[in-house]
Amino acid sequence: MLWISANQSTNAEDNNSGGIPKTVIEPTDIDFGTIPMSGGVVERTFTVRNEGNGILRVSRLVTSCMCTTAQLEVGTEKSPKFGMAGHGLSSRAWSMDIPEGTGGILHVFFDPNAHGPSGVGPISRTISFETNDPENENIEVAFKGLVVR
Ligand SMILES: [Cu+2]
Repeated sequence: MLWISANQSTNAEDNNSGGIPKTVIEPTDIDFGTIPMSGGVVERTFTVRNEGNGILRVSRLVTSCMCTTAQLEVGTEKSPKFGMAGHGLSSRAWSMDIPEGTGGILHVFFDPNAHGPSGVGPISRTISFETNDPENENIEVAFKGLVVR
């Protein structure tokens, strides 16, 4: 009986006591502007807020290309820097929680040198992740820019 009781309380916690998270992302796309190829990695940030009343669980953070990595920061915790699926660290076993009424920062890093001289010109990339927000299970944000020599 004790075991059952403990198990039930764990399940209640996983279900956020019935609360539902609500994801609010700002912005949803960013123009990086002109990016010098020799200028090193550039970083921009998106905010991910949870305006619902249940814990927001973020998982499966991936980018669309090997030149781009993404890292979620919540409070004092930072995720690894995840990249394109199949490149570098996999986020398959990873998740991070954003408590209700709080937010996190999604750091995005773009390496304008990653593709060499063939990478010069306009670029657009996406960063995507999954959530337990029933209205927003698959989220995608984007950025663009112009890589110059
Ligand atoms: Cu790339």
